Amino acid sequence: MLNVVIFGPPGSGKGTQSQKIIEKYGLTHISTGDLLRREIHTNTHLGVIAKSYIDRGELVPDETIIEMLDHFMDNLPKVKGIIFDGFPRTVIQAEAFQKMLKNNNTSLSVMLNLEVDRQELIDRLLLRGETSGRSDDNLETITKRLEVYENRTSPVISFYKEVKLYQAIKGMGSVDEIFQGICTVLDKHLEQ
Ligand code: B4P
Repeated sequence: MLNVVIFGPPGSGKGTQSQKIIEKYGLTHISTGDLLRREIHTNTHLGVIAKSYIDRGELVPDETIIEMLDHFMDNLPKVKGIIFDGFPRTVIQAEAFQKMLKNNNTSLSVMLNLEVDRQELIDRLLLRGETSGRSDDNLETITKRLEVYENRTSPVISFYKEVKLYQAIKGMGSVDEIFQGICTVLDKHLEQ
């Protein structure tokens, strides 16, 4: 199985590149952000909790996210591979994820880290905010999300460097140029 984590700060293009990876490599997509937005949209108990965190630019609590992922993995049919988009976002999530994969007799192939300058992230998210209707795409929440990323999410990079699954990807440039960099890495994994 080709199991990939796509990682990066808010607005780095995780969702955008995931769509291209799914098309080319036929992977199954799991986006914790999309799952949470779906819960919000249908006004479930989880959605109500998640909204209160997302609107403030905070991370949804680890236990909630891990439970959601566990449920997804338990109900998964046989697939070619999975792209994990927006998960893990804390070291606690990364540790739980390793156990989850082991329990499902599989492992992670690679973690791709999209590297993008701070100003570019802000510009992209503000632009998305003009049409997305997302309550977290405004300057105040974006600034908070970037701060939370630095403090709580970026330590996940060291975690994956230690287990030798880390791969930096240039996340600046056109969507297709960035995707080329990703393909070079994934094709190497498929050859192995
Ligand atoms: P997510 O939905 O994961 O979203 P994101 O970080 O905002 O965006 P992404 O990196 O996917 O950017 P995109 O491709 O859309 O998270 C939302 C919230 O959910 C979090 O803040 C958190 O509260 C909660 N959450 C999710 N997962 C969680 C977890 N595991 N634990 C706890 N809480 C969790 O790109 C952004 C924009 O840039 C788009 O408009 C796109 O068109 C544009 N773009 C992309 N690539 C471009 C390029 N190369 N050039 C120019 N523009 C580009």
